[in-house]
Amino acid sequence: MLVIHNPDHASHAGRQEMFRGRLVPCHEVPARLDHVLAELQRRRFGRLEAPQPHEGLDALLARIHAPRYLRFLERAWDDWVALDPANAALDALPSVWPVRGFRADVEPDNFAARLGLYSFDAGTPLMAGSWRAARGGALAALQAARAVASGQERSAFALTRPPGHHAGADFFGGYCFLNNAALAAQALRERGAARVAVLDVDYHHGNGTQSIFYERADVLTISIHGDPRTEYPFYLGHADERGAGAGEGCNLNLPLPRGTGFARWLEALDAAIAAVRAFRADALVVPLGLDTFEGDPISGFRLKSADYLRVGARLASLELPTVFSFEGGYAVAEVGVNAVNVLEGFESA
Ligand code: FKS
Ligand code: ZN
Repeated sequence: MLVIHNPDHASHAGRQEMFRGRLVPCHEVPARLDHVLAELQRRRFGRLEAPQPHEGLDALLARIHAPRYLRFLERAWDDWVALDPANAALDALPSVWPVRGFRADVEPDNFAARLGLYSFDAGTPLMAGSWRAARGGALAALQAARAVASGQERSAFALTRPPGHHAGADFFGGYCFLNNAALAAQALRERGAARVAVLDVDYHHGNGTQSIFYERADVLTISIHGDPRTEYPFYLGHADERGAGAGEGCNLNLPLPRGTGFARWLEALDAAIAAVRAFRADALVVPLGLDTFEGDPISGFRLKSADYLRVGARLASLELPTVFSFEGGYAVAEVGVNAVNVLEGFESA
């Protein structure tokens, strides 16, 4: 399998996230990706490539994200340091948000207010290298999609961080800034796939991807995740969210209770696969989170390492050109084995 890895990923390395009234060390660390790379090398699995600059990147970004959000992200670090030179030693974290009834149409001049306007949690620190890392990831997603769309590759893995599936058209959160999976889906659409399915297997609901495509009939979004009544991101991901307007029926949420084991999870995967078939998708994007693992420190499902081989094999049964994007998974020592198990299960099916 072709693996496009983002060499700039480590320029995004958050120090702290807000958790229950305290700043705690970030779960989403560069070592996660390094473990996947090490496991790929150990098993001699996959062909590694670095993303090459591509003139189509900015146009693709503008198809998925709002211009004012992209402008904000690109300049955010400089604006943060301009507030106070001492900020250069700190990560930027939002602490004020416009909830219902506040105005989102007026972009504030105040940086803290802009940070809140474009985010939904205080768990996603932004630092000097965040834009560079996120942009490198978007490029990896584009390159993975191009390789698959051209027929050159049957599948490709965009191995990057920060992750993407919580990022919406104009907001960051849940460790995500640019929605790599949505960018891959859009790139596939523009390169000949009339219908694309996104099947999100991360523990957390893919709220960003859902909202980006909610009113579109050409992209089916599916997410299997911890029930938002108890699990992050809490405010989206319920079973009754089925798409709107032209996109009515083109969103499927499969929430499962905390504690769910592989047998029940696999039933949800089979329902998701049946929906992809019924949609007659021409290509598949899989936001690949490994935080469904039993040893994950922040999640609540109970998949075992060997189960991921079967996950990959089931996904392969769709026989579709497939792009994987790296999302969550915080059992750092095991995330490499679990990720590569999915890819190997996929390839040997
Ligand atoms: C609950 C704290 C929740 C935020 C969890 C973010 C999960 C991110 C992710 C991604 F794939 F995007 F990385 N903190 N105790 O795993 O969905
Ligand atoms: Zn997750």
